Order: sequence, then C-alpha cells, then structure tokens
Amino acid sequence: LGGDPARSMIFHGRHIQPQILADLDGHNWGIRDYMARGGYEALKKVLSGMTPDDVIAELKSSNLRGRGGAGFPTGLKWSFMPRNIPGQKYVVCNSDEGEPGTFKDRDILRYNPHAVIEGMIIGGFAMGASVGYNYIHGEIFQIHQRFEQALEEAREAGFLGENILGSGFSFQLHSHHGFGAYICGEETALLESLEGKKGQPRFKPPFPASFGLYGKPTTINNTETFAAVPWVIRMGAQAYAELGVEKAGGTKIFSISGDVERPGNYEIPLGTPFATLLELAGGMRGGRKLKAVIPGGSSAPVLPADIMMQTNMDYDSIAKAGSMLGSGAVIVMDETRCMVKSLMRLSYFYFEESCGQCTPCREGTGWLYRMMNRMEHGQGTMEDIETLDSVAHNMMGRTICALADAAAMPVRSFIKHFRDEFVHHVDHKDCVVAKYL
Ligand code: L3W
Ligand code: SF4
Repeated sequence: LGGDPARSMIFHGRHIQPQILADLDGHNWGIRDYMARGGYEALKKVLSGMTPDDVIAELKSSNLRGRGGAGFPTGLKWSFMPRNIPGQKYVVCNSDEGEPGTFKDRDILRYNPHAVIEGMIIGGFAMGASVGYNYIHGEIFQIHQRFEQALEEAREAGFLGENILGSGFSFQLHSHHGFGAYICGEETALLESLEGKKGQPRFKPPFPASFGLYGKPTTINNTETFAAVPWVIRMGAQAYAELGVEKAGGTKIFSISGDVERPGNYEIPLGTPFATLLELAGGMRGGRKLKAVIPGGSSAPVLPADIMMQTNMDYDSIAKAGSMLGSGAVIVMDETRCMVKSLMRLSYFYFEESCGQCTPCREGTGWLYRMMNRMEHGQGTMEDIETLDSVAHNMMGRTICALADAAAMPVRSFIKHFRDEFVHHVDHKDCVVAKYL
C-alpha cells in the first residue's frame, strides 16, 4: 500500500490550510517545529481560562466526528465521562490501525505526533482523566520509537506531568506497543490487551465511558480524532464546522490505495466529491477504467464506479450511496480486477483475524473463505452464491463485536453489485477479466 509522504497533498480549493498532515516533510515533527506551527497554543488557551464544559461544548459545536470508523460525535462521547465522580479515569488513543486499506494514523504519528499528544492532554483536562495511553499497532516499530521521543520532548517542555503550565492540572501519558492483531483495534479488545490479557472484545454495554480500562471510566478515540482537537480549539468550533458539511465538520484524511497513479494520504474537507479526490490522486493508473471502490476500509460495502463518481466523501453521502465512510480508506479497483479474487482475499483476512469467541463469526468467516476459495479456483456452484449471501446475512448483528458484520458486508455487496462475475466463475471456471491477465 501507498502512504508515501511525498505524495501527501493538501486540497486548497476552499482557501483553507488543513493542518493534521499539512506541510510535513519528515523532518519537522519535533516540538520546536510543532510550536512554530502554533502547536500547544490550544493547550495554553484551554488551561488559561476554559472549563472542561467549555471544551466539550466547543467540540460539540465543531461537529467533529470520530475518525476511526464509527463516526461517533466526539463532543458527545466526551460528555459521557462521569466527571463529577472521584477516582481514576483514563483517556486512550486507538493507534492500532489495521484495517486493510488504512494507513493514515501511522503517518500522523510519524509526521505530527505532538498534535496527538496535545489532543490527548486536552481530552484529559476536559474529561477529568489524569492518565492516558496511546496503543500503537505492533507492526510499526519506528513510529512507536518516534512517539516515545515526542513524549519525552513534551515532558521536558512541561506540557506533560505534574501541574502543567502552573494550572494545577496533571496528566501522565504513556505509549503501549501492541502485537499486530487486527481485533485489538476494537476498543474493548484494546483495553483487554492493555491490561495484559488476551485481546478479545467485551460485551457492550457497559461502554468504556462507565467500565473501561481496569474497570474505570475511559474514553477511547482514534489518532486522527485526537490530532484534530488542538486545531478545533485554536481555530474555533464554528470555523472548523464550516470546513465540512452540515453534520460533520473539518477535514478528513483519506488513504487512497489500489489502481490510482499516486496512492497516498490526502487531507481534504469532508464533503469533497469522490471525483475530486480521484483527480488529486492522479486519476486511474494507466488511464484504465474505474470499476469499483471500497470507500471506507475493507469492512465497508463496495460501490460500483457510476455510484461512486456521483458521491461526496462524507459520512451521510456515503451512507446514502449504500456504504460507509469508515476510517477513510479508499480502495480503488480498475477494470482488470477480478471481484471474486478480491473478495476471496478480504474473506481470508477476516477468517484469519476473528478472535473466535462467537460461533457465527468463528465458523462463518471460515465458511465464507472456504466457499470463496472454491469459487476462485473454478469449483464453485450456483448454490454457493446463494449460500454465501445467506451465511453473510446470518452472521450480521449476532456477535459481540462488529468484526462479523465487517466480514459479511463486503460479501453481500460484492454479490449484489457484481453477481455476473460470480456466475461467470461458476459457468466458465475462469474469470471475466482473464483477458487482462
Ligand atoms: C457510551 C453509549 N458510549 C456508542 C461509543 C463506543 C465507541 C463509539 C462508537 O466500531 C466501526 C466498526 C468497524 N454510551 C454509546 C457509547 N458509544 N454508544 O461510541 O461505537 P460503535 O459501537 O458505533 O462503533 P465501534 O465499535 O467503535 C467501529 C468500522 O468502524 N471500521 C473499522 C475500522 C478499523 C480501523 C483500524 O484498523 N484502525 O480504523 C471501518 O469501517 O467495522 O463498524 O467508542 O464506546 N450509549
Ligand atoms: Fe471475536 Fe468475531 Fe465475536 Fe468479534 S465477532 S468478538 S472478532 S468472534
């Protein structure tokens, strides 16, 4: 996958200057450069006169929505924390990026780690938490080391630790290096893993806001969400909200991979047409025709080209088109891609990553993968196509976490939009795109 920083671009069409990945070149991630860009000004503003309620109200008005997949309103989530009850509370950053197609959080941590740190400190102040953890995906070693360096810089500068900037507020922040299991990106599995246990999701409710890390009130947000917080406070909620669409403010980082000329991370206002994003990414590789797009990471339903070319990149527009914005991972497929093979590979991923607690997920993901494998290798039947759809249907909404739904949704959408290709595999024992191979 891409994510090459040199290819990261900023969309200037609306005379705005996105800041999460803006003007970053790999050498200006440190605290001096961050402060020269206005870094830690938001923290100073918060600690020198705002109350926790003011911060939460500001986030609510900004319409910032969670950037990890669910798009839950951040201000509302922060307001769930029982601030007036004494005792330990935690703020946790979910940097366990593992969704196929997603590679934005590792770039934020690599190029702008202090934005995440500043966002987490502000979160700690607003929610009455004195300790935070950043859970970093296990397969990205240098990024974990860099985050540790950034933490050290923030401690030395007095932004972390006891009595921050003489305000009386104290906050300790630590990073934790995971082991690379996809399921640990599910928030309650992440908490289990952080506690040193096997990373398996918990039943919800109770939500982490009431029973989180070590059973204490905890709020978990994605890396990109925390990185947006200082910017919201600095520029003001209204200005941030106006960058996006009515129900979702700000910019969003889209990780584009697949058959485009310039794969990478692109930070653009929410609501930007997909066609513009595709153009920013250099258009289709080799001038080939667009066939399909998975607009929000591998868990999101696939959409055919004609629908996608008329859709804007925001939560509601993508939902209306029949998919999910998810984590913003846009997988672009051209006319040479076999939809049966693509789905087989996705199905293998979920089969491999299921934690095994729930029967519909443990058995269903294996069943889906084995049927897809048969079909890809010319041994599928017409009945398999119906069975695939019905197994996927029966997995949805019947498990502890969303992984079973995430495995099922691609299956149902691939069959819905590209049934002809599945039928061709059964009838001809080969693929409609064989001529390109
Ligand atoms: C208190 C309530 N808190 C909800 C909190 C909840 C969570 C957030 C959203 O799934 C999706 C999934 C993946 N009181 C609450 C409450 N909350 N009601 O709000 O909750 P939820 O359940 O809607 O979503 P989730 O479990 O966080 C996330 C999809 O994202 N996805 C996955 C991407 C994976 C990555 C990665 O690898 N890093 O990004 C992509 O589409 O399928 O549907 O905090 O506690 N009443
Ligand atoms: Fe584990 Fe799958 Fe159940 Fe989630 S749905 S808890 S991954 S078995």
